[in-house]
Amino acid sequence: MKRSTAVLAACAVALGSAATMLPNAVAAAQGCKVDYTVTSQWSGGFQASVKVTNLGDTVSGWTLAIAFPNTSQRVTQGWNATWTQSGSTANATNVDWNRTLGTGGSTDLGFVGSYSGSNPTPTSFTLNGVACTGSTTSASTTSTTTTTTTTTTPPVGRTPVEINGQLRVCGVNLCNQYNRPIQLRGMSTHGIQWFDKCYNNNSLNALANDWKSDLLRIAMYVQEQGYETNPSGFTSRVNSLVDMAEARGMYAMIDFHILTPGDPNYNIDRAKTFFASVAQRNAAKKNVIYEIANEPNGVSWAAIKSYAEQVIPVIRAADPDAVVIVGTRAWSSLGVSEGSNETEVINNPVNATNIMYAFHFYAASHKDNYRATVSRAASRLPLFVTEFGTVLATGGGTFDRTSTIAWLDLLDQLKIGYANWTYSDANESSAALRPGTCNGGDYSSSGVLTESGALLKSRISTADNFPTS
Ligand code: IDC
Repeated sequence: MKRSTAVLAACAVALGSAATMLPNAVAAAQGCKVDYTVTSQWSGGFQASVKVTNLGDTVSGWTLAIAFPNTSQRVTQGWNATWTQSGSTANATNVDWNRTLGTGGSTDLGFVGSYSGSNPTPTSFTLNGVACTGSTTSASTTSTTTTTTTTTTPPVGRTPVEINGQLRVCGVNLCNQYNRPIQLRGMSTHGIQWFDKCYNNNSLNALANDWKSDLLRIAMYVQEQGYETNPSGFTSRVNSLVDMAEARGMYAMIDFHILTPGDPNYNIDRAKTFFASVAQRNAAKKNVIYEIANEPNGVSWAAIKSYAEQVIPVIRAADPDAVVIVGTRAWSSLGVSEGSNETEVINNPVNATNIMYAFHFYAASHKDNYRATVSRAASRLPLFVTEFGTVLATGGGTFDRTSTIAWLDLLDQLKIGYANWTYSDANESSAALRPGTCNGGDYSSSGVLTESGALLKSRISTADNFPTS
């Protein structure tokens, strides 16, 4: 990606206006800085990230005004602030959780905008009416509407697993063997009871080599003709997919795909049997991550936590060092889809180490308030987006490019790993491959991709730049 950077002319207003001060009042120091980056741009639209840093005394309640050079530029959707626009000025007003900015404190905002003609960068930024000095703007010149993107090839022979090795949770991040935070980007299978034929040498070669996927999530449904109908058959199929991912240097996330019923405790005996077996069989491997409950729903966090605290020790007994991911309340929305939020987990975490919490979203259904939840929670909880869709929560409906890009930019910025639903040719808009693809041997040409698949491939195949020391 080619970036050009221009430093805006600084026109400082570092102190409040003397005319508005009472005779003996001491002026509050004011000042701010804005880092403005156009992260992607396509015909008629663009997305920008906006980092606001307060260089003055603490402010409690703020509005950032962004002056565009012309009125054709409009904010169509923003996050982490309340966005409005008047003429050529966009205004972002704090939301509750970022109301207070201490000295040196910063907050990250972003928006998707439209434009016609050219898309020049803003001419000024002001915070509560004071010009932000030292601000920088940078623009990406890469179009995101193209389905092929130039990618940097990682060093030859160095796969994600070779570079990163055994993973562990460090603070709120997933860290590699050098204890450095990394983001894994990859794809989820569809239910392997239905789409088994999509996972073969050709399709996994394409995923590893063309998509440069770091990760294969293996979605093993428990109900709906899944594991409960043939435990040994599904266990061995999961193991064979772990091996196929390992042979290609990809991480394998073993997803115990509970969905209906939503209480994971309904399946707890099956979970213990299954995880005891796969953890023992795969203990020596470095590429395995365990996801113990896809989407609990209609059940309290206390019940999920109790399930996790019984299943995790079973895994640890066989495979002590692997990362385990715990599903969260309300279809792994950290509770949001049932009217709760992340505080129930922060206040009552699972009693185990080396674990992360799952967050799922479907971009056409879950937008600003879900993104705000992730932005907030990411500094308190290790999160992994083990499943997300570019469409409605049904798995179908409109492909929402704008919301998906907003999500992926946020996850990239927060270094949160993700797996997209689905690497399959299901006849639904969430699928990456066109219907019928899995009947043939070609998984590589651009003609096999759906709109969703083309976007995901272009995002996942960019260079990882994993730290190597
Ligand atoms: C959906 C599939 C669909 C299938 C259905 C059956 O896309 O083909 O008929 O499951 O249960 C989830 C679930 C995931 C859903 C997906 C889309 O984890 O199993 O897959 N979704 O509805 N959570 C939110 C959305």
